[in-house]
Amino acid sequence: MLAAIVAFVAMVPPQATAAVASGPADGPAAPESLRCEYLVDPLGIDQTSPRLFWKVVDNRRGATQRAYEIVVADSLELLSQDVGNLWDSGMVASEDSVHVVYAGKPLRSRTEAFWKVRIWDDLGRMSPWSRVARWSMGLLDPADWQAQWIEAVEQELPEGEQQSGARPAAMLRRRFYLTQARQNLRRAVVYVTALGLYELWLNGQRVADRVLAPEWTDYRRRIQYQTHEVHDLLLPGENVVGVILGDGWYAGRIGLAHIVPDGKQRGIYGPRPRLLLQLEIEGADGSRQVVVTDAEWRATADGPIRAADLLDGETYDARRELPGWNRPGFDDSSWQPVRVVTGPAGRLVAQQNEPIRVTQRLAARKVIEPAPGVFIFDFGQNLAGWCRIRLHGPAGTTVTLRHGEVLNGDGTLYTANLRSAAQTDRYILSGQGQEIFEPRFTYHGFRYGEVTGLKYRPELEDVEACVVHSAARQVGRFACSDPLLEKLMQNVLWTQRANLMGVPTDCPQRDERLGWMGDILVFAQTACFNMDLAAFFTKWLADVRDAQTEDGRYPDFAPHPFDPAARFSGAPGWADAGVFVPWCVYTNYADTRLLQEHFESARRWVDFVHRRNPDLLWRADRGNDYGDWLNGDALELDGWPRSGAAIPKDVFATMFFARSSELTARMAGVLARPKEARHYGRLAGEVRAAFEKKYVDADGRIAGNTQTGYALAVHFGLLSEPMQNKAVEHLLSALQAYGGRLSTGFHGTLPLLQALTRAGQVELAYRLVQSRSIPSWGYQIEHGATTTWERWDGYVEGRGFADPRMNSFAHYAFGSVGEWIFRSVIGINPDEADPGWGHIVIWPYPGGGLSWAEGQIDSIRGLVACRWQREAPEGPLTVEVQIPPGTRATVAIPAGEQQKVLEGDRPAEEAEGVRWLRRQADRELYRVVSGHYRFRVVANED
Ligand code: RAM
Repeated sequence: MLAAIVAFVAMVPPQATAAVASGPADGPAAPESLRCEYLVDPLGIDQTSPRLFWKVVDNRRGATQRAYEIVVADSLELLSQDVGNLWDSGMVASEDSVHVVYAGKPLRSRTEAFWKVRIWDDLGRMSPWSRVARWSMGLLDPADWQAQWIEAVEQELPEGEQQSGARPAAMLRRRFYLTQARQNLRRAVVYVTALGLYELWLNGQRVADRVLAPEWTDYRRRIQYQTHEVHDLLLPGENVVGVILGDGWYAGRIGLAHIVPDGKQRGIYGPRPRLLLQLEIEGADGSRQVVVTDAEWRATADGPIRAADLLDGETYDARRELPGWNRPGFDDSSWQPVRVVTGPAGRLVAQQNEPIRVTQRLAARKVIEPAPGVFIFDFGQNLAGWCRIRLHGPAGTTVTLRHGEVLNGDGTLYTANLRSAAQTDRYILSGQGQEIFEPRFTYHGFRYGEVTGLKYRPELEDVEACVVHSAARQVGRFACSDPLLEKLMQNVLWTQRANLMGVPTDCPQRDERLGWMGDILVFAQTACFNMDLAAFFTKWLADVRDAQTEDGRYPDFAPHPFDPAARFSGAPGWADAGVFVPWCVYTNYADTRLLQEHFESARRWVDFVHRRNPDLLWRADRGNDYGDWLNGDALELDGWPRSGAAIPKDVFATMFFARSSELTARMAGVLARPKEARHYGRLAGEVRAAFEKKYVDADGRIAGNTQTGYALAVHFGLLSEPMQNKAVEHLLSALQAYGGRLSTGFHGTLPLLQALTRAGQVELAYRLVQSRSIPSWGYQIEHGATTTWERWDGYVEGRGFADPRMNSFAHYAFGSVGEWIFRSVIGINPDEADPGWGHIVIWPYPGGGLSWAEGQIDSIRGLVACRWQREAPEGPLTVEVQIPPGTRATVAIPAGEQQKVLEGDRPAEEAEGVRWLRRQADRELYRVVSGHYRFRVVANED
């Protein structure tokens, strides 16, 4: 037991542990984790009423902030004297520590803001000031941009190279002289973006560690720029800004372009990359020097990157490196002048989410040589990113790196499922001793990296895998006594990482990699349990709105480069993500501003469906209509039925119509728009009634009689009470019909687990989640999965891989099981009625043969954790919970009539901070205030 508690505490991050161990002696600790617009010390934001966040650290039961004071100054000096020349909120009586809106002087372009906060607790004690945090404003007015868009003048390429999409990455440089003494500098800030991808250098140093900037948006509507402080990189005298431009999403290939009729294969947004950059140097004396993209820049396409494409890979000829190109003193007389071009239509906006970065580097576990000279490095983990390779050899030798998720039976690399994405990097050696290569304008989905062309046998350490994704913070942790479940959660998390590239993508490997809406609809909550995605989703929901059609249809994926009015829009369960995902974000982060921004868009979607389907059954205008994608009918297994699993598509669609109407009504409720709340609430009720009338028979059988049909109906709450119970009965028989196995696809799987759990069938849910027979997650794991597969039968023993035309091994849709694990195994649930973890429902389901399970989420309000332990199936149960300051929880402890519940050593209802609420569904329900609790369920006579 002791070991278990130690383990529990070990899961708590250091800052919280300190609070547990010591507790503030004579006052609350200083607030921590200060953030602005969800980010730590963001630069160049364009939100003029930014929201501030902090965390109260206090483990006392009932610890609550009662007041705060925020001071914001435009210089550190003023702030250190407690002078808030931008804003001094004064002491504000409030429990809010999230979404506190800045209310000081108007924020202008370039304003620097330094801030700190202190709080008063429930005992009236004042904390010390927090550490100083900061943000800065970007360029708020288009007129602030003096820079002009520039591009390198196109150079003739041999026909063949053009055909293969090969385009050398242009290198651009601009020399300037610092007009003032270095010691007189106050600040130097660069605002930069590209159409395409940019890598920025100043005087030979990389500026920032982000990659694949400025990331993907619909550049015709929104172009993200980034802001970097470069003061330390400036030199006296001559300085040089250097930029390498890659094609990226703007000018390179994009998934599915090849199936769009008459579509372009490359250059979907524009033919060649462009750059926009503005470097502003300020002296302490107020002097200003501005260096911008203009006709003075020079460019060459004769550098080492001979071709780079996100899908196909990068070709790097080290013989063509131009040493010193990004430093002063380089002779660029052979470079050409650039072309100044008129700007594109898209608005410039500050990037508001975490950048894409290399977040980890994985060592190879082993190298195999399936054929002479073919070396395959196994990183033991499927991931998205690229390889970094150390190598040597004669000049001109081409070394080829191919990437794949799995191997063929003979140990060779399997690449058929990549379709037309080559995922191949080529490095041509300079021959100068040891060389290191890492591509920058591509990424690959892979576990294995195959190296050919070396004249020697490489060492294991010669290649490492760089893990690349939007660097949102991981907030969720999970552990339990069943290694299969632990592995499953690891696989889910890795699949999430592999598919966060500024956009939540379906897959990272084949020629697709799109922000498919249905996939994230089912996965969003799992994703928010694993990572803090508030900023990420805020960005992506703008992509979703950008891709909404005039008539209100949401796209099937966002960004949508292929004209959503003509194709790939409006599919039930996909387009609906435009309603489901913002609601999920609201539930987790209490972001009413996002709802405010999004509401009109959401209602336009529901109005579209309604307008086209006035009889309230969604039968018309369902776009591509994927239904419960990859359900049991898609399985190719001996003896497995080829029909009967797929829910009829009109039934499926009508369910989503009802649910989206319902969620839109709830949004209206939150936004205090009673008229709309009533309208969409009524509509939801009418769709439900129409649904029941048309698709549910007197016996509660739902048309199609599928697992997914019952699961969704129960989970969405579409049925009247008597029908609900019958639906559960039918769901059980529908499982029986499949020998107790799942026949659900993307949309039915999680709802099925949730419906079973709610209906008192949690052991059955556990059985499905822990199963090792196909179709199951356990089957994938037993067959080597390190990420979740697109298809239940992605690989089948004896049969082999599924059809390579659609068989990704890193799709997160079925990873939505992670939500069930957090909600039901651990029992951690945010409450949408008091969002942002204001009220937490702790409702664990010990079961599945587990002796213990624990999990935590570092929520925006602080750490939420739960751990339960039971030595024997009927033995005493312990449940430990951690509730962050200023929040409250309902804790539901399973206890039989013959048992009693203790907290610490006292009857739970008498414990400090605990109030008994009621008995419900074989549980004792308690309301607790913040703090750490240890409940024990023992026999009455103990
Ligand atoms: C596939 C995608 C995605 C799915 C759509 C319908 O091609 O990979 O997962 O949402 O089709």
